[in-house]
Amino acid sequence: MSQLESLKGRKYPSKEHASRVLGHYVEKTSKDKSEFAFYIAGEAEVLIPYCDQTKPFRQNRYFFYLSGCNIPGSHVLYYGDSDKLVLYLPDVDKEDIMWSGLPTSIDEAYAKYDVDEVKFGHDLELDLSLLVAGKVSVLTTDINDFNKLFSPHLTLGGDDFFYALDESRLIKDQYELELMRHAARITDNCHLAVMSAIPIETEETHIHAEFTYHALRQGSKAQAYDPICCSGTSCSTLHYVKNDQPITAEKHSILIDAGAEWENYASDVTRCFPINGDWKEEHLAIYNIVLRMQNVTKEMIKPGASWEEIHLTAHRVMIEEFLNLGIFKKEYSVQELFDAKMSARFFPHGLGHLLGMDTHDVGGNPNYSDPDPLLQYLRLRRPLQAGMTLTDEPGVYFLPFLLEDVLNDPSKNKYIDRPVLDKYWYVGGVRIEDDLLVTDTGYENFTKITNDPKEITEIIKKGLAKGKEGFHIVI
Ligand SMILES: [Mn+2]
Repeated sequence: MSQLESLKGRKYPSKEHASRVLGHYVEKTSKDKSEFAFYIAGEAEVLIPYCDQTKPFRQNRYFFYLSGCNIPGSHVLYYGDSDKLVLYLPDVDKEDIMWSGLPTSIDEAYAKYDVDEVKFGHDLELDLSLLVAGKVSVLTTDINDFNKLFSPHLTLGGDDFFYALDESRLIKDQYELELMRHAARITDNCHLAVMSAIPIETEETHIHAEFTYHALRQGSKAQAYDPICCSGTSCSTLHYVKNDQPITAEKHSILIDAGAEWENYASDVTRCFPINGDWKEEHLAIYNIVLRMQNVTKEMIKPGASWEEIHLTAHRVMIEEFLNLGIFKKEYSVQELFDAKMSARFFPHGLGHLLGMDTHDVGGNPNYSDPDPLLQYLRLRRPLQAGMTLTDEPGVYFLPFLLEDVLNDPSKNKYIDRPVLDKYWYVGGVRIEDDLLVTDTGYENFTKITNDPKEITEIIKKGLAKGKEGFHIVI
């Protein structure tokens, strides 16, 4: 796939990234920039044991951030003092050309990457040793299989180096945002394709296949994470990736959480729908609760806002609506139910997380040992800033395993009207997830695939009207 029209003539801004990391590092450590350099090894191809195939390649995100280079076996070195960024391409293996074709040349690399110098891997040892001889610490993230050869010259940068890298990655620049918008566009089309192809989706696997087929056709070779394609009560399993069950007549709800990747930048989107397009009363009621949780919380997004507060607001909305439905008994107030943390087992995950090169991106400062069950799994624990990209993904689930304790505990089950609750188990769960950018005044939503239940029905019915013959392959 060619470069995006909006980015034509521009390079991935790795030099700007490197100087941003330098700025954060100097600010954090008060060190003089003449005292250190940054070095990161990219991932290399790794053989599968006892086999001549390689493991799937996924570029090291810190390396990519400082180089924009996806070539396996490359290295990057940044001289803090002179602001010089050097990319080292892997040494040419002549025997491999027959199998893999010509590698990227030095000239091609100069034209493609935003670096000051391009060299080969065999130059690296000397460059590193000269730095060390000049009393410059060459900081790296860790010693691993791809850089251990050079470990005598390297110094672990520790928490301060990770801090500088992660703080830089936290705020996306315009180039990165264009990549993310494109990943989101691809993902929109894939979700639309899944909703439109019900006649040929009689297994969870078919939903998975439909999504990834359309991502690949649009040039996205990797998914940001394993697609979650579930039906019926399996919709209550948050990271369900078996995706192998038949979608039988008694199953009603579908949940698909999947996102394509573009140039190492992720999207992460969830949609839910009734398999035949007709919402059942309980399913629609839960869907509308989750939609309201998302709408209310989206409108709270702006610089300076507390994500924890926004997340807890989603819990309050859920409690209000559970009172309206009668799942929670009406004699209790929203505050009492909130204080009893009664929403925690129905909405057990965080409202959203940072999104970037990683699906759960760096810099969120989560605290998984937080004793508060409402906050334990919240992956973003810092005030919002313009330029952050994140998901807003409320959910409501009916997972027997998770609710067992609550239903057996008299201090908790007194709040629940059991016969009312029992009408909802078949729904499994509903999650609605969009990808957002925090702007100076609020937010921009990258996700355009509809979340309106009526529009979703229309899309599904249109697909159903085509019948199996409306699709190229009938199985
Ligand atoms: Mn997510």
